[in-house]
Amino acid sequence: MSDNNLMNPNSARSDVEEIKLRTNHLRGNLAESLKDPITASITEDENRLMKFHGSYMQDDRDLRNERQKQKLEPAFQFMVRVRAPGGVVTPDQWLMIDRIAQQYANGSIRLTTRQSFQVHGVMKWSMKPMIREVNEALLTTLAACGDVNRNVMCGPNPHQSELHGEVYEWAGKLSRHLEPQTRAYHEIWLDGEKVAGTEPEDEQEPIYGKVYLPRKFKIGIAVPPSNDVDVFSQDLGFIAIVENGKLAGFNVTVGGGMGMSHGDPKTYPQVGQVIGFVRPDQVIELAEKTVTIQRDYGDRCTRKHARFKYTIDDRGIDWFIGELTARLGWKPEPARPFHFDNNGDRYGWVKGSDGKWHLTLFIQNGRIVDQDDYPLMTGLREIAKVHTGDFRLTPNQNLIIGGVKTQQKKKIEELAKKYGLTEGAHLSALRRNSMACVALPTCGLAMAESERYFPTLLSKIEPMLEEFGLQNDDIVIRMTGCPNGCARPALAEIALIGKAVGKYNLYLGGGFAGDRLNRLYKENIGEAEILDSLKPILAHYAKDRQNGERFGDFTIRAGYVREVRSGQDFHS
Ligand code: SRM
Ligand code: SF4
Repeated sequence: MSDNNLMNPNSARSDVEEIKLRTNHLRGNLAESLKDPITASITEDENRLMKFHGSYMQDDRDLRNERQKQKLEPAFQFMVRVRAPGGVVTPDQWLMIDRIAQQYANGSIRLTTRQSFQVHGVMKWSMKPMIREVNEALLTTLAACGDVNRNVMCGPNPHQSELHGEVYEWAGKLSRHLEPQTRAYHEIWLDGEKVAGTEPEDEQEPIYGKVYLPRKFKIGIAVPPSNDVDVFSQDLGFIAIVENGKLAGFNVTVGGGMGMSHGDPKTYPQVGQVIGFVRPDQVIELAEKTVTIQRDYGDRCTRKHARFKYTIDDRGIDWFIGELTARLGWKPEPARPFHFDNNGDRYGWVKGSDGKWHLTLFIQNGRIVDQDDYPLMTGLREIAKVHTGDFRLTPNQNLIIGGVKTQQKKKIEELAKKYGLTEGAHLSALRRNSMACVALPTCGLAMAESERYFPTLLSKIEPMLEEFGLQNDDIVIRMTGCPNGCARPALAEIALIGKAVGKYNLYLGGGFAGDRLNRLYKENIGEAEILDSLKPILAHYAKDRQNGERFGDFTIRAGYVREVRSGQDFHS
């Protein structure tokens, strides 16, 4: 570990590293700042800390210019992320989220691409009572953001529910094992007792240490044949291997990630590599050691280069396996065969192996809000009041009403019908396979619209699909408002990544099962050019595709883009 940044006090650490170091395990002055009645904001240092507590300070970007003209401070507000491993919550927890969204936030709920909840527009002074309510309902915002392990994803695949149940337990165990141990969260939000400040610091955080990780860290577990969690996008991924009907263990993937910066070829999205197989009882140890390798070797100087994918790409996969084996004292077995069919959701009613029913609803871009002609939020609230099973957030921003007993199915069906909740059967398959990130007006990093614009753009692509007879063909399309990649666009068959207001880069050629990156096809184009670019390719695909050929594969075979085999080849 001679050259690791953590151990080398002379390396120029990024400012965030300094903040983590001086704020005593995520405490800083957050508690005092939250009480300050003078401003709705907190300082930049505290905002950095706030992330570990599951929240970001934002301002309403729709109001920014107007407020500037009026010489007012930005309309500061907070986004709060509530996590649950695998996105599984009880009806009571659903009702709590619904309540806080109305009472403290802007009246809508966002289901995220990592199976968490987000609410936006929370005022500083509401943060404490709100986070208390979240915790009273046995959910948490701790580590929903920040340089730690984030929400552990897990395929909520209802047609394999027995196995899902077992895999889900591992998601929970991983999540608990890698949770920060600091008492700061309890002190600040739940009025827990203050620490005397004398504990040896590493005792407080046995895995993370005093400066936590160099950057966020993400884990997801896929249950083949569904790759709904986009396992190759995760820093650390597990692929469930079933043998003789039983969970034999997991293949392990390392080094995936989606983020990049426009114009900076040193940054790129990457797909994780499969490094071997472990038994279920080895999963936690492997995850912990992997996290500690990133802790010790990840780049603490340049945050853009601090993700685990760069640690691995810079040093090589063999180095990583060697380091992992040394820390474990054993080596993962050779990877076992697996096969993914897709990375999407399966909609509608499905009967699970335990005889219970699961209804997957299409939730456009994960946004739950009441509209005049579509009272989605009310409908789900009414379902939560009578439902005795669970709610499962899918990795594609959709929602499963899970574990419905046969006697209750009719009631749920009636409520879904009454409130117009839909499995999306009347929608194009393209829309059913679409995802868009939040972007404007809340995301401070957005360069272009995403969630608010994507449905309109899809409505303009859909007539082409009808013209070419493709309306029922599953094609994965994703949009983000910037290249950070929150809707995992680099894995989509068609992706639009925001460059400036109204302008996007168009990417083609991702793998239908989330197993191949796409490549830039056109740069900085507006709506008219997006439509003009896609139309001939869709027509060509409808006419010349081979039997069963997926759109992403076709765009490569037909020569629209070259195949990308590794993120290091993404920009070439
Ligand atoms: Fe993300 C930052 C929203 C999943 C990569 N992401 C942000 C912030 C917090 C903006 C910020 O830093 O100021 C966004 C808040 C917007 C808002 O107003 O709500 C934001 N990310 C989201 C969500 C809500 C998108 C969504 O529409 O669902 C997802 C919440 C996940 C969760 O519940 O934990 C979300 N973000 C992702 C994913 C997908 C995933 O994790 O599977 C990625 C790509 C995978 C990866 O991490 O490589 C992702 N978000 C980023 C990045 C780029 C990280 C990088 O490696 O460079 C940033 C920027 C950063 O960290 O500096 C970012
Ligand atoms: Fe914001 Fe960019 Fe993430 Fe979209 S991809 S939510 S614009 S950071």
